Amino acid sequence: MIRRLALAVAVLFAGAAHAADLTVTVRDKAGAAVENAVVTFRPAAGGAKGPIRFDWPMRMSQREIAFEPHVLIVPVGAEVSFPNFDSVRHHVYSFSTGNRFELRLFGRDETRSYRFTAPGVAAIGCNIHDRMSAFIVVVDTPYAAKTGPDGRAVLSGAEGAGALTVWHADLRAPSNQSTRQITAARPPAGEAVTIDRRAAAGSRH
Ligand SMILES: [Cu+2]
Repeated sequence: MIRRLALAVAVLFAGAAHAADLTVTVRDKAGAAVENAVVTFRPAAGGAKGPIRFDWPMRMSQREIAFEPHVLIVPVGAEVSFPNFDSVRHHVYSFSTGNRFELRLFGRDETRSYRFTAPGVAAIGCNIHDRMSAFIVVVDTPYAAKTGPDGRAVLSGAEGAGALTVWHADLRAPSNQSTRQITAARPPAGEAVTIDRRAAAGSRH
């Protein structure tokens, strides 16, 4: 199914004491929330230094003849495990440029792993079960998240000017992604307060 996806960007802040969180909402042209879109942000000033880590497991399981999760974001260089929890065999592969691999997964509870060294999207399939499909999105920025059922993704700490990219398997665009330049502004350092002021004595207009 091909859907045209529109992109709505909302900037919200978790709290003035912390670095900004950039909340991105992805909807289709009918206004429906789009799940499993991958949102990445690349600051114009350069990314955070040091290794990129995400707080979800680097794991693509097979369970009940399906991949879980359907979309997995990993940092470039990550080793991803592919445990098989089914009693049948799977033969996991990707033919995607830069991330070609094949893993023969035999019996139940067996696992293999593969290290993803090229940024980009690896479409994952199974040679034995055609309907098994998943995507591993290999990123070189620490600001990456996928949208939930509400179409929202939160990029912790993303701020400033930069490029915001949204990828979705059904997004009708080259490489299934679209990029726009945004500025994720922090809250102003000075608080803006509005008060209901009584007219000062003697000041008549
Ligand atoms: Cu399979």
